[in-house]
Amino acid sequence: MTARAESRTVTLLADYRPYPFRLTETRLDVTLSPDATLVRAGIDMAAAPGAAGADLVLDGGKGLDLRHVALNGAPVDPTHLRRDDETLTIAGAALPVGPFTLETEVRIDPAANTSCEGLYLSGGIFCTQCEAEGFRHITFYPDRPDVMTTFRVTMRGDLPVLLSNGNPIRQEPGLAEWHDPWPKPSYLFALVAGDLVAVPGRFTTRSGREVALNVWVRPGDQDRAGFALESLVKSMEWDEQVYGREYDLDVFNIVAVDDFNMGAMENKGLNIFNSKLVLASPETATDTDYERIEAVIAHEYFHNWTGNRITCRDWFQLCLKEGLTVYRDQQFTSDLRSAAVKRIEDVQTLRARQFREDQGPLAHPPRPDRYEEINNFYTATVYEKGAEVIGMLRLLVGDEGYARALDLYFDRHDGQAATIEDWLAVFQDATGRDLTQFKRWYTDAGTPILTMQEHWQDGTLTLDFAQETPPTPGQPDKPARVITVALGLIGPDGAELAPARVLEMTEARQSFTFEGLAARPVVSALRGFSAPVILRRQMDDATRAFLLAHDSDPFARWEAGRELAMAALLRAASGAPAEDAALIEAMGRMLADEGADPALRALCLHLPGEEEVAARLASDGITPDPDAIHAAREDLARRLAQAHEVLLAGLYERMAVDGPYRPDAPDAARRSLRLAVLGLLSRIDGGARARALFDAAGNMTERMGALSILVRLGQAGAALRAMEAQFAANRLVMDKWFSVQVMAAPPADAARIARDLAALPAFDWRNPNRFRALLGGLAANHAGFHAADGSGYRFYADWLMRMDPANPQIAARMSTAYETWPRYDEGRRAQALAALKEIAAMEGLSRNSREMVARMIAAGRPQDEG
Ligand code: B3K
Ligand code: ZN
Repeated sequence: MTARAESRTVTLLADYRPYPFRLTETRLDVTLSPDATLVRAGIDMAAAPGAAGADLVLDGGKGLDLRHVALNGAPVDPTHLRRDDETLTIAGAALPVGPFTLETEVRIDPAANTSCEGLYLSGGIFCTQCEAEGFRHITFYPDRPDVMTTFRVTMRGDLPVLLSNGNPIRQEPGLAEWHDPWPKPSYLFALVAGDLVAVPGRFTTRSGREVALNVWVRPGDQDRAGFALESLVKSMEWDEQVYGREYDLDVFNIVAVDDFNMGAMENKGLNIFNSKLVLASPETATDTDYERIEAVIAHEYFHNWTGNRITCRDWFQLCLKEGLTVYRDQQFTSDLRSAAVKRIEDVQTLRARQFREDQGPLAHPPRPDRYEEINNFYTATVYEKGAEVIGMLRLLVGDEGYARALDLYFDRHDGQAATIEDWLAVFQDATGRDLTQFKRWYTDAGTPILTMQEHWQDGTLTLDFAQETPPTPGQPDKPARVITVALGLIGPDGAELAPARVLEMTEARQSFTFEGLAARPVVSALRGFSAPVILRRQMDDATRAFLLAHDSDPFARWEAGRELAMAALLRAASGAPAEDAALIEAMGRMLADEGADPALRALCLHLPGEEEVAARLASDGITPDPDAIHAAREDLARRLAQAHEVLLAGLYERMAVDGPYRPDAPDAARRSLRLAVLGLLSRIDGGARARALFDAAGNMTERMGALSILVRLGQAGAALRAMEAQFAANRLVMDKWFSVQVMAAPPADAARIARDLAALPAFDWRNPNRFRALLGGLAANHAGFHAADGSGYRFYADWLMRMDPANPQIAARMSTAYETWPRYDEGRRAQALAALKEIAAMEGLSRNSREMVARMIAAGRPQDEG
């Protein structure tokens, strides 16, 4: 067993204790050099009341070459110092009485740091990533979110641009000084230095503060940063208008770097972004890229209040800032674009990622109570389910109640490190509502299954609901939760029979009656996806088609169409005779419905994905066969195309967008419908339209749409060569080039294609985006990753093991591709388990990957354990 494995510890929420010292100011003096950066830290602090005499324990591991430690200017006697793999301890006996200053000096090696955590180099640019626990790789510090101080940072180095948090105090060649007046925890610290150019802007806050905005990019990338800057301005305006939140510094800097583990990071006043979420031009970015850039710029900006001004007491409270900030960025996108489309997209993501997580071995509550490696908990559950829970809260207390609660939250907790209890308390105090039962959404894992049965008699409709949440790891029993069920009743003529309302279910079984109805209504349940549950109800195709045609709630319309398609796919995947008449007819109406938003029509045309079908089968107790699902879906798409060839061909022509490219919602909607139509037509036109579109398209949206179809048809050779010749020097486009070839490949070829691509010199695997493009492309090819011969599993495992020593966060996160392994047949289970066990047995495996694979292996049924 390695030293790392021995030092692995479980952190428990129940063990939380306040830090025994109070810190007031942190001064950093950083002399930058690629392989020998010097970090001098001065921290003003004092023992907390009642903690006099306590040892001073600072986080910081072996990568810190400690040169000097002093207290109030006097070097500390080495006998008072103790180091282990993760901490430095100064004996309480050596500490001065009253306030004191601790000074340390360490040397670190950013050039050798491949983990994209702490201080590292990306394409020659110095940058940092400190959340969650990266600051301890820069200097010794109480690296926990409830320890907050102001920061003064001096940067030295012969580099054109030197940036840190807060306001600039002094800038001269080779030196910069920054001061951040807002106390913050270490995870929000950042510095960036190197050859960068700014795309500048300005913003005047509503109280008159002039803010200088800059989007910093590498020289040559300026012409692709304009959209990010516009998105920032929109975000700043929106947060003032909707939440009354103003920006609080003189500058706001955004920097784009090429090597980044996630999307972006909300460091105070200095957001650092993955370049793919900043850089966009019509020739290089798709409509989806533009929409994500706008949303992530907003998300990081919104963190300035929900995350930075009010932060988390400990990392168990992560969803306090992430769930709320996701909720806010979702609202922002709905306000700027189409609320209906945004809601459907968000539900799709939630189901694809969070429901999947909740139903497998990695299930955990939005607020977990234990972890080994906190970076493994930046999950769909913490983020997306965290946001859904807030949506339910809002339904319960109403829009005004929500606004009052949020005002109280900002008033009461500004400058603090808060908890989920604090959050719920502001809702209780602002609205008088008891949220004791509601809190289970935060503490209990798993997706509730809500069953609805209808009874109709003499003008009275009774709805019987039952809720049940299957067991999740460590939580066998699940008490009933509050479930908000938004409901409408639709008459036979399509008119709403009663005002829409929200039922509040609080018991395991509960009935609601509706009296005095003239005719039996069709029930539209869970409108707007009012709770993150799985709704089970008996419904025939005719009723689904009725809802698709008449429901006034756009989400419910889409959902009805989805269910219609899902029913057809489930029948086909289980070998039952095709029975698509209702689906084909409903699709025909959708194609002809010129009054509907093209984006909604596009969403309705997309058949449920193969992974989604597999999940549905598994939750019905049927072992999914990936190859049969793939074949069934291909077949259904072809039948739809044959049935509607004329309508589709006409729509394809009509949806062409004229004029210069604009990434706005109306144009993007037309392109999305056009591409959905093209996807169907390609099943019967031999790929002719896709080839023509690839050659003619002036924007990346249509080019990628066409290319993905050509890859599926095995006709992409020339297109791929053309794209490579044109964009070899553009990393972001080449990421797409790698990804599409694997993701859209015929499943039987996916692992082989991935292997061939991985052998190319351009497969710079240490770059997280490139690695994700290829490996994530394979994981997204459902039948390819889960190939019966195990080729997908093995190829994937080999690369995780290669990545783990270089970048444990990426390896651990990507390992979730295996999380669904228990649902498949015995042969696949054995292959997947063998791959997981091989990873688990790897010498020196990181704590990150160790925790993930152990949790996934633990899901094995007894007969799988060998
Ligand atoms: N707060 C960061 C995520 C940090 C992830 C650390 N492994 C980005 C965000 O959610 O805005
Ligand atoms: Zn966030």
